[in-house]
Amino acid sequence: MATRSHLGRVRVRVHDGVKKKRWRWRWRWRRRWLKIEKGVVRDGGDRGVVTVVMANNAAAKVGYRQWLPELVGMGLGLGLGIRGLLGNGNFELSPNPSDMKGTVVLRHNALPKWEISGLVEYIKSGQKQGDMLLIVPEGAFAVRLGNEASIKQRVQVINGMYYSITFSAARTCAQEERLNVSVAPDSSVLPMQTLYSSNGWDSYAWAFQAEVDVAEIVIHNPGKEEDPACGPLIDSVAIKALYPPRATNKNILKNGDFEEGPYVLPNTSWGVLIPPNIEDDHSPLPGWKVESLKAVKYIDSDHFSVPQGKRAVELVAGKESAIAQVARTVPGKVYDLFFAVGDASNACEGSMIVEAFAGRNTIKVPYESKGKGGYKRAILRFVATTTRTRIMFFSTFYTMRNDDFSSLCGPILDDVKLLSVHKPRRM
Ligand SMILES: [Ca+2]
Ligand SMILES: [Ca+2]
Repeated sequence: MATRSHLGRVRVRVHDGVKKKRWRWRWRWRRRWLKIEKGVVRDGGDRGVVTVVMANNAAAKVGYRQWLPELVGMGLGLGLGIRGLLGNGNFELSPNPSDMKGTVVLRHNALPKWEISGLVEYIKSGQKQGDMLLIVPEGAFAVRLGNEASIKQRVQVINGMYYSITFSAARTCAQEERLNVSVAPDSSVLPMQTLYSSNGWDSYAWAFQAEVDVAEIVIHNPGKEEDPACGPLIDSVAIKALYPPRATNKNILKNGDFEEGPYVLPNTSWGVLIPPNIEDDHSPLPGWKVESLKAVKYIDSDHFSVPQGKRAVELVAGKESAIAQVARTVPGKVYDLFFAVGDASNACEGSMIVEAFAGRNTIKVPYESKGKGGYKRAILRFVATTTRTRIMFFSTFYTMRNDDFSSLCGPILDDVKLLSVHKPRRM
């Protein structure tokens, strides 16, 4: 719980490379003064980014507009930008045997740290269902949500901040399944109809803006299957604070390098799906909107080849998997859209094409993938005709992994930059 006992006087030191400033500071936020233990604020080198180092050596890189709530969060003893599994988010803490009948969890608070309702089963890895062996992605246990069943957990958050939820889910029957994820008043129904990874598990991201100090995270199966054993399996529920980046003079697009995004579960090797049609301001991939029918996949350099930095997106579902952002532009001005196209080193092999759009201008960038990593860069030069230009990318083709013909894959996109050209030369 947030307590005022953590609060002391803040000592903030600002390094601007040459000069050093030091002063005492108190933060006024949400109509109250907050004092924070001594900390150091460093200019991170990038414009608009500071590194905040607190007395306990915890550190965070945050944008100027976001660092205030971040500092307040630290001062309140909430820890730095929460990220990681929820309490018992991997379900490895089991209910008491007396609270179970077979696999069914009997009491609403029998599953440690969670509150459940409806038919929730506690599944052990290797358990059989008909001919199918149930595999669990993290540890030895997961839960299954039957018809209309849900799991719920309260998490302390900072009012006004954005958070993304990541969780893994697997279908257990052939039917299309959906999951309703909500933190009141936001909710979305995420479809799980397409299989992206070979073992049946995929991870999904969803984001919300906190409107209270304690968020109640609910994952609900709205299904009404005839066979109650057909509900989806859930494991590894995690949360991460998001710091929506802003456009800068080095890039008119926000989060063009995709470095800010949902939590990637360290033990999973299949990336995180960013579901389609979520409003931009609630996107788990800040700045970007997935505009098509199907998800795009968020990948990290721990498990995949990434052209730049640690994160990128994989366009996994052909033309049904488009990602877009609307940029502010000046009509008549010349712009260059730079981006990198490659493959994630995930056995996704073949001739690929990424189509980029800037308003009505378009370019097709071919890429021959050997499925072993690599990328090329491309530029789309255009003259803006409106004050808002829609930038969009998709993959022309569907591609399947050459080691697994049931898994969709595709070209990856990274390092997207939009800049106005001051003195355009002929290209
Ligand atoms: Ca688990
Ligand atoms: Ca990147």
